[in-house]
Amino acid sequence: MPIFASETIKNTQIIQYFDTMATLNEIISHFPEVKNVAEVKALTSGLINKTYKVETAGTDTCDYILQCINHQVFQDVDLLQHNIECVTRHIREKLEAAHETDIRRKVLRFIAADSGKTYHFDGEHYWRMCEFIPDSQTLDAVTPESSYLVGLKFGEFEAMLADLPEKLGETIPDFHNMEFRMTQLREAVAADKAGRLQKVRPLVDEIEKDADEMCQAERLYREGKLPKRICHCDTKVSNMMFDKDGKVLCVIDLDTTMPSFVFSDFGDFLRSAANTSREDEPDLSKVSFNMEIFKAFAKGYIESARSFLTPLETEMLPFAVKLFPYMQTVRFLADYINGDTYYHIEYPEHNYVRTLAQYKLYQETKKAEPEMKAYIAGLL
Ligand code: GN1
Ligand code: MG
Repeated sequence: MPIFASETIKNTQIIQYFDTMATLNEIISHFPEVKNVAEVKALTSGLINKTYKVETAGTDTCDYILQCINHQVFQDVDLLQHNIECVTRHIREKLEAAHETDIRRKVLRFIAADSGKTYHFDGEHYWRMCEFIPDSQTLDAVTPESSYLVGLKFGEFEAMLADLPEKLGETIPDFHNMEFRMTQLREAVAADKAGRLQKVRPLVDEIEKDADEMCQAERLYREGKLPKRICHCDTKVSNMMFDKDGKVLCVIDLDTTMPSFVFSDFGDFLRSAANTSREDEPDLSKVSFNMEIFKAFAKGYIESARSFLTPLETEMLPFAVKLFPYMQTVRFLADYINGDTYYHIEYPEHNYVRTLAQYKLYQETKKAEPEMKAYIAGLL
């Protein structure tokens, strides 16, 4: 079972699982806390960060996760680890203050390297280690029950970070900035590097019609009407750890935890979880929006996030649900027009198929908007 989400970014494929035990042992030796290593296992087929599980001998010592950070995606490793350290420290302090038990399963703990930082640089790659969360699992499918729990937990995650004293940076600059994503699409269209524009021109024109509406968050931010908060920005069910009884333990994969609109966490979760089909489903009749998953997630999220959400943020949550399939359409289409340089593709038209599937989902979310609005109004 994957512990960290599998990733689909093409420019990270250069990282392969070819490290020898000698190399790994050398890396691990730079983390003084780790002793008596019994076995190291490659954990996932994930393409962003290379991930290993480090098992120690004996039952009284914990196991660890060792990761080689993808430096091409996360170019500022100091900033990346600064964000993660601040976030995990703050959450741990809150859990301690609330006299929670079993805290080591409720927040990730990254351990110090002999450099004094939470990573080791071997001259070429950046490595980090955190404690492995024992007796945990991730869920493969989202049900209304788990959707509610995940909503509750992501809302709580943001609520806990609402008073974070440190300033966090953007680990991927402009990651969920819709204006920036439109600029990327327009640049791709202008360059037409792969000669694919003619085929997608009608779709580009369709997308452009909604661009103003979909870029409203950035405008509201500039007008001082919409805040940025610390968000997870990769809210999928596989980034949530559950215990063996299906109770939520903790949020993982903190690499994109950074300032963003709350729409990121709300909208991106539903983009994947409430889609009745796959992100790259070729049969568009299968792509629709699951209102039950939406309702359960919204209920959980608002329950724990209402302490800090402004009326405008709450009112705009249905907008967030439309925004993320729209943004993903724009990102896949830009990559298709550019000749597939970012996302890993499995067949030549893969990014085009993904584009159409996300655009269909976007249209479904538009249809669902009145019902989403009415449901949220009923929760307040
Ligand atoms: C990437 O690799 P994965 O699935 O965690 C992308 C997300 C996209 C997603 C679409 C760093 O995430 O923003 O929504 O693909 N992550 C990055 O499948 O670009
Ligand atoms: Mg990820």
